[in-house]
Amino acid sequence: MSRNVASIIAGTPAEGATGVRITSTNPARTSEIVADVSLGDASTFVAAAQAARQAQPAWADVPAPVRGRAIAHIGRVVEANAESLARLVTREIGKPYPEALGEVREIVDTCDFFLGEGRRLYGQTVPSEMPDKQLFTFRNPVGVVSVITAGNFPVAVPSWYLIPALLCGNAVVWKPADYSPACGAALFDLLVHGGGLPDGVLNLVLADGEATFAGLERALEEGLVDKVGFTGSSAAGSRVGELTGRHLQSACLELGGKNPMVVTPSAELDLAVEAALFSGFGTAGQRCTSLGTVIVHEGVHDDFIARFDKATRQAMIGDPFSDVVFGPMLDEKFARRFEDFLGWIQPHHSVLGSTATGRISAANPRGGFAGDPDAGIFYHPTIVDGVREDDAIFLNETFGPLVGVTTYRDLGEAIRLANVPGYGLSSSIYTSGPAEVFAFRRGISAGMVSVNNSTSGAEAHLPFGGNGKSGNGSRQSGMWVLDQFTRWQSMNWDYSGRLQKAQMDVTELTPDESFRLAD
Ligand code: UN1
Repeated sequence: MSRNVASIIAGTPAEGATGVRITSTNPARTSEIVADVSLGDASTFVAAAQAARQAQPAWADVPAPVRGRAIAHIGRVVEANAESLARLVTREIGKPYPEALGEVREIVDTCDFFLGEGRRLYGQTVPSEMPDKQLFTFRNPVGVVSVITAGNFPVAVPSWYLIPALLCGNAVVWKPADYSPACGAALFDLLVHGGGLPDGVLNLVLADGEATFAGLERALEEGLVDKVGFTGSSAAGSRVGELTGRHLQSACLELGGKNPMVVTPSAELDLAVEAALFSGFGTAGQRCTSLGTVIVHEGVHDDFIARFDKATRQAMIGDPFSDVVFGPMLDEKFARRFEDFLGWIQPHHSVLGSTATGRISAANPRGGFAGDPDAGIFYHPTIVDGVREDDAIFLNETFGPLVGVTTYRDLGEAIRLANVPGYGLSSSIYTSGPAEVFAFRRGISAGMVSVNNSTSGAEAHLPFGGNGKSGNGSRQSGMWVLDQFTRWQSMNWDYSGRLQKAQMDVTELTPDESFRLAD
């Protein structure tokens, strides 16, 4: 069944703003249309920001515990619709169904966390340096939040922004990826219906990247947006950061990764291989937390690579509704880009992991494929062994089913190599040595460190985010994200009946600093 979807501003579908319609198709069966999309433009974005601006003060006046109840209801409604939302995720972006169910679970987890935050959202009472005066802190909503998200996690990652932003009393303009509009529209409906949200508190904009950027630029110029949350590529993130910086704002940026996994001589190799398979090739290598490069000790390299190659060759790929490690690319545009990344393979590399490289088809088959490869956008898993630190494959995110492998001699070298690409999202080490664990944790530039676990699989209540090319240090999830969607306000209240001047009218006690204990 295909759906009709359009932007929604102040509760009303904004059809036909541009007259442009596109279709969203199933990447596992590209002849199947998942949604007919009425595309908005820059003015759709601006109109959505105006609607949000109008709705926000009344939403901020709703007591936070009541907003928390709205989040609780959203969680229950998402839970009740889990299978149908997961099926839509699988149909629209090709994520295997069990993973899609996990993704929906992540929304519920996020709601479960923030429903209680409605009854906390603590400020502090702070002692003053003067008598008859009291100090306080309050968290205020920032105002209008504009959220622009990718489609590799088309519902979970958006919820990391939308749920806390709404809980904190902000109104939101959300622009999902242009290749996951049906998932966007479905999550929008669940939030609005589940939460009983008043019109304009959450608005949906379906537009392409350039129109969105132009709309955001105008909305910022008109003072309609107070905070931007962006998940996407490092290149686009730096444009968003530059634009928001011009308006003295700091965006919450969740960008790409070149996530390393260090495999030490004391690692349990089979565990490390299982993790490399899951984080290297799960979601066809298109998570921000996907494994980039395995940095394996030279003493265990041959053993590791033999096992990793075998496991990857044996992995089932194909129809995401059957039991597969991964399905198709998210969309044709990622396939085109992945072809460029495959072009970075050089003669000094050895290529392993499948019967061939490139697009899987009847003419370029893969042993162990479920379904019809010609019907969708499927790629061979590719292990590139022997990468060097100046290789493009080593230095750049290669969004797609490609894992590089290199070797190291001592842990210092492994940590240095892990940091060379300059990203800093996720990282992992397989070891049984606590000293190695802590040396790695201290030395690695990543915001997230896994020990004997893969680079993927972050839980929804720990800080999520990166450094360097992976982001500007902002963190999502758990209590840490509250600092993105609220601003601290401090208040001091002097009830002494006088003007008591800070730093000047402060009582001093008289210490005897020469005092020493008698021996
Ligand atoms: C992302 O890739 O943008 O840790 C998010 C994970 C998921 C979230 C990934 N829980 O892989």
